[in-house]
Amino acid sequence: MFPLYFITDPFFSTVRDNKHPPATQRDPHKSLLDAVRQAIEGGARLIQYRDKTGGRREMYETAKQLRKMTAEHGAVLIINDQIDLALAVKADGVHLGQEDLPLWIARKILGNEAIVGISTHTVEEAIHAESEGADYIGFGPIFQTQTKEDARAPVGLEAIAKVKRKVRIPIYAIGGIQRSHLSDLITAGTDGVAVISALAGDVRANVAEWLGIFKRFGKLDLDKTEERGYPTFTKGF
Ligand code: TZP
Ligand code: MG
Repeated sequence: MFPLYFITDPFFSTVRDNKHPPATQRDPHKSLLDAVRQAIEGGARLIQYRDKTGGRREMYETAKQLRKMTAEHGAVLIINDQIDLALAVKADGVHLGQEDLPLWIARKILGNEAIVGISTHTVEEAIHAESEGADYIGFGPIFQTQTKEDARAPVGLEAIAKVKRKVRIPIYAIGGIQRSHLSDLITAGTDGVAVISALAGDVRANVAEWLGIFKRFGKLDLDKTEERGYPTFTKGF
């Protein structure tokens, strides 16, 4: 599996007038597509299209372009929340929260080959997600995050080790993750990290730098990826 999960947010685009984060913190990219392009250039091969403020038609148009871009670079595209949008653009899968439609419905609509990830906050939720057939879990927020308005209380780094003992599917730590946390998170047993704001700015350079850290920890065989031109992990992610 690919250890760095790049997740988009409307703040990657200066075009839309976003409510958060404040304009001063917004990213200088012209569009969210630019940010994803840069992430891919930096080596990202696992992308989640997440946009909590966009209109459905606009999101469809963006998702179509993201599908094209990711496919051209052998990157995996996951759609946040919207199973029908994932189906419409032939994304690789969908990511669902605890309040979204149940996992079995995603399976019914997208099929067994689709990647279905579930957001979890507790060990119980993680075990449940695995038992229902999730391909991976997002676990967190580990730290305080500014990016998600309705984020739950941070669970802390220690929680990773506890979840790791209970589930076998890949765990992506999420929420407030900075580069400086990587070694501790990897040591605690996370399989990967899902990140939004800390990769903003020079997305290409940031992604490349983070991947270098994963490589140093033996968590990324970049050479193999380059050899195949595609990271062949479980179900292709
Ligand atoms: N789910 C839990 S925390 C979070 C999501 C989507 C936001 C993560 O964003 P950041 O900027 O990496 O803290
Ligand atoms: Mg959701």
